[in-house]
Amino acid sequence: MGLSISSLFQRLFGKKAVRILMVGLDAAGKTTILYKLKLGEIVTTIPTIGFNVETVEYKNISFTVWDVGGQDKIRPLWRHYFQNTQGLIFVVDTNDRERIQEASAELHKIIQEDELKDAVLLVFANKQDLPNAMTISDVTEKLGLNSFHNRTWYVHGTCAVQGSGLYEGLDWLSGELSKS
Ligand code: G3D
Ligand code: MG
Repeated sequence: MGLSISSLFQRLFGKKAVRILMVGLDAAGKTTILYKLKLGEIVTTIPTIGFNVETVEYKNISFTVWDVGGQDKIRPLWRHYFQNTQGLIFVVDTNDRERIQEASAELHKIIQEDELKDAVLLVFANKQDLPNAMTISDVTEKLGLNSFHNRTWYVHGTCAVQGSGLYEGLDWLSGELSKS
């Protein structure tokens, strides 16, 4: 995983700043993904109570990660991190049927942010290793992805603990970002 990441992002090197935002409900698997990618040192900052931001820089590419859900009060603080975001990764726990509607609502809220209007969307349908996991088409439907018009999006199934599927999703993202 760590070895192939540089070749994956090769086509983005030398571009100006590339900012990728990764969000999802807590426990979706975001931190696991970040560690699995082995991009570099992960720095955690806490701009305000209940809002942890993890960042990792890899050459000109930066990843910023936080949990979404039930914090409308601090939502305005997010905007600070939206600037220049070309790629949005939404991580969803496909084993969490109870919170799939909440995940969907959060995705629909964040995607409406003006600063993210040109960002391409990659959905990691995570925890596909679990026996009761929702299928990709199930997740696509429950997240209402087909209602996103004028948005380039793609869903890929992953198992973050094993690292499977991450490369394929990021390869797609990198391909899309290199077009812009
Ligand atoms: P978050 O950063 O989005 O909040 P984490 O989520 O990365 O902290 O992951 C939450 C829990 O889910 C962790 O378990 C982690 O190991 C587990 N997890 C992440 N990805 C997968 C996956 O693909 N499959 C399975 N089965 N579990 C996964 P713990 O027990 O440490 O809380
Ligand atoms: Mg986390």
